[in-house]
Amino acid sequence: MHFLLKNRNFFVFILTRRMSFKYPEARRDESIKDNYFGTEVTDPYRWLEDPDSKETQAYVNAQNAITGPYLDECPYKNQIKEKITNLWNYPKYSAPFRHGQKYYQYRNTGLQNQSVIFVQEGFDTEATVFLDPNTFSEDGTVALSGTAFSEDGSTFAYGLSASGSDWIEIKFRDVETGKDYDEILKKVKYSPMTWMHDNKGFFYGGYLHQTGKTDGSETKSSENQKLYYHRLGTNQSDDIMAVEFDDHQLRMGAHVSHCGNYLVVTPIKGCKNNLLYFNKFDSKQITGTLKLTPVVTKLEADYEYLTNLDSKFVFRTNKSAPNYRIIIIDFENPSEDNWVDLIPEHHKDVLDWAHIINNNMIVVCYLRDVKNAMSIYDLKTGNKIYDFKLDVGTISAISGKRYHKEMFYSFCSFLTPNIIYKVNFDNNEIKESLWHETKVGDFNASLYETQQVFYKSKDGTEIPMFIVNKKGLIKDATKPCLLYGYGGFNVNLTPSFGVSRLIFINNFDGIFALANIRGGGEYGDNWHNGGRFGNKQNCFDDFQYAAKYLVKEKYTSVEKLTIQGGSNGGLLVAACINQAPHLFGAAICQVGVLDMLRYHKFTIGYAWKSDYGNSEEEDQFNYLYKYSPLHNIRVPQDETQQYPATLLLTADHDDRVVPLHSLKFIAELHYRAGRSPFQKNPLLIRIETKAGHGAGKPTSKIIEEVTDYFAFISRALSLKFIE
Ligand code: X98
Repeated sequence: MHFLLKNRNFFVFILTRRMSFKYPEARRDESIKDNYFGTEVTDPYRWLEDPDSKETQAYVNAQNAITGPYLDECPYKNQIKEKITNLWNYPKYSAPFRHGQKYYQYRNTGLQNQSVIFVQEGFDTEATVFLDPNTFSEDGTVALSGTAFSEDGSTFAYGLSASGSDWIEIKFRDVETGKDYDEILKKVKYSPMTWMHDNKGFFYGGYLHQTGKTDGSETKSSENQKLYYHRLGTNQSDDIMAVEFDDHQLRMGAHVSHCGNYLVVTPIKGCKNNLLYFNKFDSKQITGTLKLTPVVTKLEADYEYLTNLDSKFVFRTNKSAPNYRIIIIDFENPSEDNWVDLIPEHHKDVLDWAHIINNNMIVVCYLRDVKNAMSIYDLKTGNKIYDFKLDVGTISAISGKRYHKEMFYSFCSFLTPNIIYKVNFDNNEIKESLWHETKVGDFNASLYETQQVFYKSKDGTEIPMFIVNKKGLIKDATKPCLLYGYGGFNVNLTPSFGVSRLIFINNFDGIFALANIRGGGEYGDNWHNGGRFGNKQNCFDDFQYAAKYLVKEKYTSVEKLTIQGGSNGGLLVAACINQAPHLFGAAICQVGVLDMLRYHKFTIGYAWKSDYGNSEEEDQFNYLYKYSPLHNIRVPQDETQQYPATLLLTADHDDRVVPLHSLKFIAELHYRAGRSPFQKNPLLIRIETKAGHGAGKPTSKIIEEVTDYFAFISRALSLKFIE
């Protein structure tokens, strides 16, 4: 029986690997043209920008109707799903956090769609359920998104998002009774949540005047956010508009200061560089629009509020410090020449984040060659007090308030699931203890190894890359490899634990590689700037050179190499398969930004101009048009030029990167490459329903998705699944 099954699998592979596909036809309307500075650009699938038209919906259904069966016919699909489900099924605990006199913790028994918040009075008492998001929907598609306890811990404000959308509705729960208040704040997204210290009022960012659909399936540009003030126990219609700006693309950052006497407002237009204003409350009541005092009025650096000592405000900033520093701005005299360095910029390490604890201490986490290093400094003097001894990895969470004498932090790495440590500050002595170590089924970390290599990119820049594999690897170019990247928005990809990669390593005898390409923040602003605007091509070169390195060093071969990326990483993957299809066997392109000439028109797309630039400016149009995935799809002229086996993934409620990017791209890819006799590899798209960009996705949908893209890779590259 076993033998027969194996043979059947083999036969299916022979049939399917070289199969030509009949893809759904998409109507091509060549009459839709734009003129960019004298260059005419046709946009034949503009009609796919309407998510509600019958024609778009029919196209989506037709695509899913060919992708579903392809994935279902992968001979290993059930085994893959079973393995992932089993390995995922381990209890997960967050670092505990305290509000008022109570401790809270997120827990997941293993496969629960959403993690549950537990509460306990102290660690000697039994924890009980405080809030279980799984009760909000049958299928787990309603998720928590944004939470804030009032200062005294008596009320819990929580945002709920449905079907993966960025839109949230905010509710309020009385902590003692466990009952929700009647009011629900609607039309909220990209919102700060910060309480007045009277515990009765709350600031949030809303689009209360937005008309039309606001369920996350719409594409309308998200502009005109205002900061509102809500009084607990009243209707949203009575909320006070506290802050608005003439520039309707500014989104509100806002913090009630630690002392409770100020509102610190940090508006942002793009995804980098914010302004800085404050209001000193002249009474405990907010009755109307707040008068703001400007501190920073040019969008040229990041300012992140950390804490304050009376009028002396502490910020993490990259102003004149590409690796970031901590400064003090006196709001009584806020001009820049009066700013003081508390922790100056390090010449090499990036000051990644900082957290205030034990009244006068700052925990500072640095990024040193893509690994975290954490220390404690004195808030008053800026002197270092303590170094944590960390393995190679990432501090994934930290909890504890300024006036607490204890904190918790979580550490993880490629082979280390969350470890939680407790730190005590009694008598100003720092004592660390292991609080909780996560156990993952029969996973045995000692069977695997991680290394960091540095390879040269096209222009000679050294790029770091992590490589994870089973111990005893023989580099004979036979192993499948999954290469992952992002490369944008100052985002760092640091070591983290992921069940799906381990399945790839263990059950496909594979290698996982994570390339820290330019555009990220791994080496501060310089690294980010090296991969944005006109330098974006560096990201694609870095990724292609990662692939070349892995093949040259015989970790893998082109035929067994898959590239994967999501969001800005989806753009990366799509640009790379256009530019160098011969370097990859397969490509997984998740929720990608693929139409670089029109991305800024939809939802929050305008905010990404700070990385990509904008096709409405001539110089920027010129570089965007050169790499925009939708506009650079090639017709293979021989078999070596065919596209790798490609799977695009998107979802109907992705209102971050709207699905039209993936739909227009697949239509054009099918039109250009899909009809070529040389294109034998499959070019497919999977369009998920009741799902969004990724945050809050229920465990069941994550497992389905991972199963599907592994099924795709295994079928397309003829990889064997080893039990
Ligand atoms: C964004 O677009 C982030 C968007 N965003 C915000 C703010 N809050 C958010 C809360 C939830 C979800 C998204 C939010 O900007 C915000 C509000 C006020 C002040 C400051 C921030 N990002 C980019 C993204 O998603 C990269 C990282 C964050 N992209 C998708 C870039 C290209 C593809």
